[in-house]
Amino acid sequence: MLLHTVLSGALRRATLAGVMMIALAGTARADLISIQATTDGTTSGSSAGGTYQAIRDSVSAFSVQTDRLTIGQLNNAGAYNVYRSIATFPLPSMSTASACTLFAYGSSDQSTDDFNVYIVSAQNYGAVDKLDYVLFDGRVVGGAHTGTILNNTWSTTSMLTAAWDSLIFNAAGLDTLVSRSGSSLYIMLMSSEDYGNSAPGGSEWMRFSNSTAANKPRLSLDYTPAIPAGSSRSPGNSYLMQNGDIPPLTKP
Ligand SMILES: [Ca+2]
Ligand SMILES: [Ca+2]
Repeated sequence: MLLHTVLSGALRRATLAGVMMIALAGTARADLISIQATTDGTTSGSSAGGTYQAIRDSVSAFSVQTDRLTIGQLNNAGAYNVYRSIATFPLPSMSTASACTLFAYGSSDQSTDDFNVYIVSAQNYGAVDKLDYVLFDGRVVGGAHTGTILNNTWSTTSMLTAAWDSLIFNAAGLDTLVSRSGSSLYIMLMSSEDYGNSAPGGSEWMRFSNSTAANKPRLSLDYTPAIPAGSSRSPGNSYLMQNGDIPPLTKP
C-alpha cells in the first residue's frame, strides 16, 4: 500500500515535472513512461430532423473532426448530436501494469448537464473516418451499451479547462493494457448518457485537445517490462529502446 502511494505520487510528479522515465530499484523493476496519443479524433453523429435513437444507433457518423476530442451529446431545440472520440496508444511489452492515467487537456466544457466520461476499448480503426463511430466494444442498438468501462468514475462536474484532466484506469483498464502488451491500445471516449441510451435534454458535451495540439493526450503508464524470450531477467532500458519495446517518449 505504501509502495502504491509512493508510485501514484511519483507518477503525478513525474508527468508534471517532465521526467520521462523512472527506473525503480528493487526485485520487481517497474518503469514509468509517458505515451503520446496517435491517430485520434472525433466521430460525430448528427442528422437534420433525425430522432435521437436513429442518430445514436447510426452505423456511421455524420462527420469526423481530426483536430479535437469531443465527447457527449447535444439537444439543440430538437436537433441531436452524439460525439464519440477515439485514440491510439502504442504500448511496450509488459508483464504487469500497476497504474495508468490518461492525461487530456481540457479545451471546452459545454456540460450544462453533467455526465461521466467512459473509456472503453475500440477496435483497430486505422485512419479516423465516419465508420469508426461504431468500432467500440459492447455496442448495443436500442439499449445500453455493454462494453467494459476501463476508468474510474470521472464526471464533467470536476472538469478543468485550459488545464490537464486526469482519467485513471481501473483494474479492468490495467488488465486491458496487459492484454495489448507490445501492440496498441485503441480506446473510445464516450458519454455515460450515450452509453446508457439516454437522450440529451440540452448541452451535454465537452472537448479535450488531441494530438494535433501543443498539449497532446498521453498515457502515464507504470508497468513491469516483459522478460524477453531466452532471458531469465527483466531487460534493461537500453535493450527495450533498441528493440522498440519502449514507444517514443514525450514531454508532458
Ligand atoms: Ca458542467
Ligand atoms: Ca477508420
